[in-house]
Parts: sequence; structure tokens; C-alpha cells
Amino acid sequence: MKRLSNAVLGDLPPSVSIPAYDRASSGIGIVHLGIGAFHRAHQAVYTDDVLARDGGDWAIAGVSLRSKTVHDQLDPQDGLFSVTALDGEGRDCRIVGSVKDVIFAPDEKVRLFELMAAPSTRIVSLTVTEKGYYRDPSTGALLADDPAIRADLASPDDPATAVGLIVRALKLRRATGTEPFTVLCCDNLPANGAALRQVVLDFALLHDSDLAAWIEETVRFPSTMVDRIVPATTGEGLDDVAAHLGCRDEGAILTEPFSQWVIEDDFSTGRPAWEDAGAMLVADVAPFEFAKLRLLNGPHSAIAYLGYLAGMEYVSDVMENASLRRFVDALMREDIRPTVTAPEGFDLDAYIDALQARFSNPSLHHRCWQIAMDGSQKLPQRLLGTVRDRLKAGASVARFGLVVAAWIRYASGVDLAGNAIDVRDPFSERFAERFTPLLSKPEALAEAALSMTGIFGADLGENATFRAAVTEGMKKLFADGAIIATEL
Ligand code: CS2
Repeated sequence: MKRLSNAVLGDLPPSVSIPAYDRASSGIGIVHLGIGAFHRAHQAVYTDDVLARDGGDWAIAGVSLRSKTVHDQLDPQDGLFSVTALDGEGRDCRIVGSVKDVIFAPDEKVRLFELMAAPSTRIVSLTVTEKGYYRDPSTGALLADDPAIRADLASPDDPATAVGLIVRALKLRRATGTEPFTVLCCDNLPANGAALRQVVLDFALLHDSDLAAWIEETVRFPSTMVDRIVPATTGEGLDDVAAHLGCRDEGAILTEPFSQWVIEDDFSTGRPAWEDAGAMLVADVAPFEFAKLRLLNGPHSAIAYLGYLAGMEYVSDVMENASLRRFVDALMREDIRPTVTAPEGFDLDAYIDALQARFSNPSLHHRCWQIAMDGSQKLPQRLLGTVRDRLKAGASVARFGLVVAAWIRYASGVDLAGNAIDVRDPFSERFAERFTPLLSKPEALAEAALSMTGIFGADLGENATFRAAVTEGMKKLFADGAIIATEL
């Protein structure tokens, strides 16, 4: 079977839409760090729509920092890939053309810096996941002692991390009197623009204080709220797409129909008219981001840990179980909703209904294991802020206690049936050391986790009500299993 590329665009079935613009003539204006599935299903699609409507030099150069996989998928395909939205009944498939260049950073540093330093590059955007910022989740400061950051500080002209790359590229622009690009964070962090700005400034200060002052004064870091559920594509998914397209697309994305992008309108050197593609450009992203992180990502992690421990593979399996579904519903409506102030014109009840319908999408095959990754980096902003607010309000934190207990048990690397778990987390070695020896002692296990101030801060681990809730959750989990334990 042929491979997707410019040459086969004319042979695709008529139901598949193809880029409706001249790709060759749109220059690169955006360098995107972290070209994983999420970027391709989200920002690349918005940009593709803008290129079709408005034209302009806003094509994307996608950069991988650690793995060559995406490069090898897209390079032979002229950067083209398909995005298929599935809703349980039908499918909507399009070919996205906005990614014109794919760079594997370790192999092509010189070319990458030429591009990042070029005046034609006006935006550097990022989806490098929470851990890619090397940021202490409880304080927001750069993890200056992390080996990856130490290595970049030792050779700042040859960096490997996103933060190091941005600082180096800004330094090159400053040296040539080129205006800085706008830095656009598209990861699930609260106030993500400010969060990225903080780690970039921390890094720059340790490297060159004049440069740090220049960045502080001139570089914009707008915040964004990004939302689309994009599971990792499986081999089966690739075969399914190939059967539909009549050609192989090794970079195919399968996702849901829903997509939302709220962007703080603060760009120093222009931007694509993303509003023409349905994005919201606003003065303040915070209320949207707050609602999304707390009501989507918080329950998502709860589903992932409880579902995994209940022996379920996909999020939709969890939503089909009456007890777990009831638990998730109560968590969202009774525990989280009271802490969220709706953005203007936003109906929180309808939002919760829509989220539950999205979680239940049977075509998505979104693995609990995928969402369970990197819990140490995710829990603080998804769940622990909500816990603090509920404690302050004197409300029960019992459900949160159970979710946190499920996360601790998951992080211990052994499920409730005694099988090993493939725990992916920057803290996984620490978890194995601290948690695994305590598997028969629910109270001690809870205690060992809660003393990790890098996750729980100095306050939560010491809070008697929260400690009791986690310990209680852990005991229930051990005694009754994940499903019965949710019947609080
Ligand atoms: C998920 C998110 O993997 C995860 O941690 O919670 O990737 C989630 O699917 C997206 O934020 C949805 O917009």
C-alpha cells in the first residue's frame, strides 16, 4: 500500500478533506516544540483552517526533542497526516497540511537554531507535557538541580530541554537585534504562560542576567487553555485509517469531535487569525483554564487510577460501570464544581454533562494507563488545589482521599491483584523505593506519600483531615477493591 504524501492527495476518497491551499507557498512562521499527537490534533488543525481561509506565512515546523518517531512518521509523508474524529457513530477524516517541516532536535541543532532565530519565526509554541518544563509542581520554580537542566546550564549553546532551547534562541535574536518571538505554552498547567515564563527567567538568570532582564522586558508569554482528548494511536488504529484512506498514514491521529482553544491575546509579532478557526481570543484565560483543569483533568486522573486498579483498560469502560460513574459524577458535581467560578456565559452543569459524554465516547479507546502517567506532575494542579479549597470551606474531602490513595497505590508499582504496573513518572524510582516495601501497610503507605512535599506542598501532607481521608481511602481500597471502595 502507498504511503500518504503530496503525490497521493488526489487519490483519496472524496469524504476525506485535503488542504485547500497551496502548501508550497506558505512560509514557516511557527516553530512548535513537542510535536506529539496532541499538537497535531489541536493547534495544527486550527492553523490548517486559518491557512485555508486567510493564507499567510504561518506554517509550522514541528520539533521533537527526545524521540525520532514523529520525524520518521511524517518526513516521508511531506509532513502530512490525517486527523479522524470519532463519536461512536460516524467518523470525520481530514488531511492536515499545516506542518511543513519536522525536525528531530538532537540531529539538527544548527538548522533548528537558524529557524528559531529567523525574523520569519514569530511564534514558538510548546506541548512538551508537564514534566517537560522541569518545574517544581508545588512552587513553580525551575528545577535547577535536575540533571537535564544542569547539563543545559553547563552547555547553554547546545541545549536539549525546551527551556534551554528557548533561552538560546532568544539570545541569538537579541544578539542580531531581531524582535523576540512570542512564546505560546499549550500544556495543561495553570496560568501556563506565566508558568513557562517563570522557568525561562529562572534559567536565563542562572546563565546571563542581562539576557534575563531583556526577556523579562520584551518577551510575551500568553496563556492558553487547550482541550481535545487525543489518545495515543495504536497499530489497530493505523490499520483502520489505512483501510479508510486507501494509503498508509504512519502519523494518523484518532480523536474526538470536540475541540476548544482559548488564547490570551498578547502577541508581540503577530499571530494567525485563529479566531477564524473557532478559537477564542480573550483578555484573561484563567477562568477557562481553571474550569478545564479542575473539571476535566481532575476527574480524568481519578478515572485513570481507580479504573486501572479496578482492572479496566479504557476511560469509557470506567464510565460504563455504575458505581464508578456515580463516583465520578459526585466528584464533579459535589466536590469540584463548588470551587469553580464559571467563565462568563458558561453553564457549568452543561459543561459537566458534556464532559461525561466525552469520557463515555466508546470509539476513543483512551487507556487509563496513558492518563495515569506522570501523576506527580499532574495531581498538584488537577486535584490538590481543589482539595485545599474544600478543606478551607470545611467540606468533606473523602472522595479526594480515595483518589489520592488510588494514585499512591498505582505509583507503588503493584496493582491490587499483585501484578506489576509499568509506572511512568519522573518520580518513579523514588516511588519504588518508598512505596513498594509498604504494600501490606496501608497507613504507612499513605504516610510515606503524604510526606513528599514536592507534590503535596508543606501544608497538605500535614493536614489532619486530608491525611485521615487518604488513609481511610487506602484502607477501603485494600479491603474492598477499587469499585466497592467508591461506594462511599
Ligand atoms: C489527560 C489529558 O492524559 C491526560 O492527563 O487528562 O491529556 C486530556 O485528555 C486533555 O487535557 C484533554 O484536553
